[in-house]
Amino acid sequence: MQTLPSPGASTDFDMDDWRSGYRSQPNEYAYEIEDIEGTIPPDLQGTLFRNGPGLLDVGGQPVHHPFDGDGMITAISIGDGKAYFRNRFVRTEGYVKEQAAGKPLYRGVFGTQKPGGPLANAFDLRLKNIANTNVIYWGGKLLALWEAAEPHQLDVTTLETLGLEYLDGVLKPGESFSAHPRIDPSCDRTNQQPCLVNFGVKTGLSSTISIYEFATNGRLAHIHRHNIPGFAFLHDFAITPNYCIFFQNPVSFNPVPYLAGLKGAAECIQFNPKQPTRAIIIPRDGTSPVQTIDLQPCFVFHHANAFETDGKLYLDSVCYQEFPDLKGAENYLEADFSRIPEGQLWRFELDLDQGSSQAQCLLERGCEFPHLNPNHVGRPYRYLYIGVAHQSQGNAPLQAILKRDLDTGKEEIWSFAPRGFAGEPIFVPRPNGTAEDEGWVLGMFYNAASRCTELSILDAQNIEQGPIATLKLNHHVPYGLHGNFTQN
Ligand code: 3ON
Ligand code: FE
Repeated sequence: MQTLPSPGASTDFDMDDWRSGYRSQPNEYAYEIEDIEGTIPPDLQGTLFRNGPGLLDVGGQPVHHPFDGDGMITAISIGDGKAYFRNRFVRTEGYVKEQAAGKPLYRGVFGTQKPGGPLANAFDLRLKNIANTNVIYWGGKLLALWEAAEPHQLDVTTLETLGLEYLDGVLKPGESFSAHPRIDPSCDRTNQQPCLVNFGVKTGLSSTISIYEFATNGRLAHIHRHNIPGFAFLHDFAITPNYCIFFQNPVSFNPVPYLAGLKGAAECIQFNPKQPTRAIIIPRDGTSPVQTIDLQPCFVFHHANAFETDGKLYLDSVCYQEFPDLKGAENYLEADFSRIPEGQLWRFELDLDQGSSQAQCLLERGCEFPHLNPNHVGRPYRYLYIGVAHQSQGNAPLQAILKRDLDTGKEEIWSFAPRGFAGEPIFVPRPNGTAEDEGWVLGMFYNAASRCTELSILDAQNIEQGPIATLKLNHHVPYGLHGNFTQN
C-alpha cells in the first residue's frame, strides 16, 4: 500500500489502515466460519444480510467514490451456535457488461467517468443501477436496493441474482425504489400486522414522491403520490403510525457539468446554507393535506426514528452542517477528514398545529448509521445504537459503536480503535425478550491488523464488556452501507 500523508486530525487511526478497508473484494466465497472467539448466543438465529460496494475499481480503474462501487451482498447465517458466510455480487446489467469488457462502460452518480475524458462522457445520461446500498427480505423476496432505480431480486440461499424486480407490476421499468424502506411493526392497513413502507422519488424542477406500503405477503396495501416544489435529494425518511417524514435538504442541482461529461450527478449538488431544510410531512392515509415546516439549514442522509407523542412529532436525524462532499479531493482515499463536517445526531420537535419546530443536539460525536429495536420503529423509543468516531469531537472514520439511552442521556461505547473500523450496528431483539434493549448488536468491523473483516456480536445490555462473540472471516469485505437481520 502506497504511503500518503496523513491529513486526518485524529491520532486514533492510521490513514493507511483506514484506506486498506477500501480494497476491492472480487472473490465470492461460501464457507462455515471456523475462527470464532467467544460464544455465539444459542438463541440468536437467522441471517444478517448486508450490502455495500464490493469493487472499488473496474478493470483496474478506480471508482471516483465508494458509493459508485458495484453492489456485493454478504450473508452470515447463524444458528445453533454456528455461522456460515457467503458473498456474491449482484449481477446488474452494468456489472456483467463491465466485467466482460474488463473496463468501465458507465458513468457513476458520484463522479466515476468512463475512460476517454469529457468527450467520451458528455451526454451519456444512462444510470448504472449498481444495487449497492441495502438488502432486505420481504414478502418472500430478497431485494438488493439502490435508490435511483428498481430493486434486484436475489435467491435467498445462494444470493444468485434473479433479475430486476417490479414488485408484481407496482414499479414501472426504471422507476426508483429507495434503499431505505421502514418496517412498521403494526399497520392499520395490514390488519395490525407489520408492513413495509418505502418511497421512490422522481426529481426535476419539481419532485414526485411515491409512497408504497406492502403487506407481509408482498402484496401492495397502499400507494399514494405527491408533488413537491423544487429539486429533492431524499435518501431516507422516517415513519410514525400516521405520517411519513422527509427532509428536503437545501440543495440545488446544476446539471451542466454532468451533461458536459465533467462531473457526476451527485457532484452537481450544491448546498445553499441560507435556505432552510424543509420537513415534508405526508399523512399515510394518502388523502390528508401535506404539511411543510422549515428548519435550520443542515444536510441529512439518515433518520434514526420518529414518533408521535403529546400532540407533537419527534424526529431524530444525523445532520451535517453542509453536504459532506470530498471538498475537491481528487482521490477519496486522500480525503481530509478535518475539512469534511461530521454527522451529529439532532432531535427535532415538530408542532404540526403551529407549523413550528425546535431542535436539540443529542450527540455531538461524529456519528452515522443509526439503528434501534425494530419493534419501536415509528414509536417512542429509549435506546439508539449508532456508529461513532473514537474521539468525542471532530470528524474521523467510524471506529466504535455507541448505545444511547435517550431518556437519561447515558452512553455506552465499545471502540475498535486504533486498528478497527466500524459500520452500521444492527440491533436484533432476543426472541420473547421484554426489555427494549434485550438482544444483541451485530456489526461488521474491518480489522486493519489482520486485513480481514469480523462480525462482532455484542450484548446490547452490556456494550462496554465488548463482543461476546467475534466471527473472523478469512478475508476482508470492503466498508459497507446497510443491511438487515432476518430472524428464523
Ligand atoms: O440527479 C439526482 C441526484 C442524485 C444524487 C437524482 C439521482 C437520483 C440520480 C441522484 C442519485 C442518488 C444516489 C444514487 C444516491 C446513492 C447513495 C448511496 C449509494 C449511499 C449513501 C450513503 C450515505 C452515507 C451517509 C454514508 C456514510 C458512510 C460512512 C460514514 C463511512 O462508511
Ligand atoms: Fe443510507
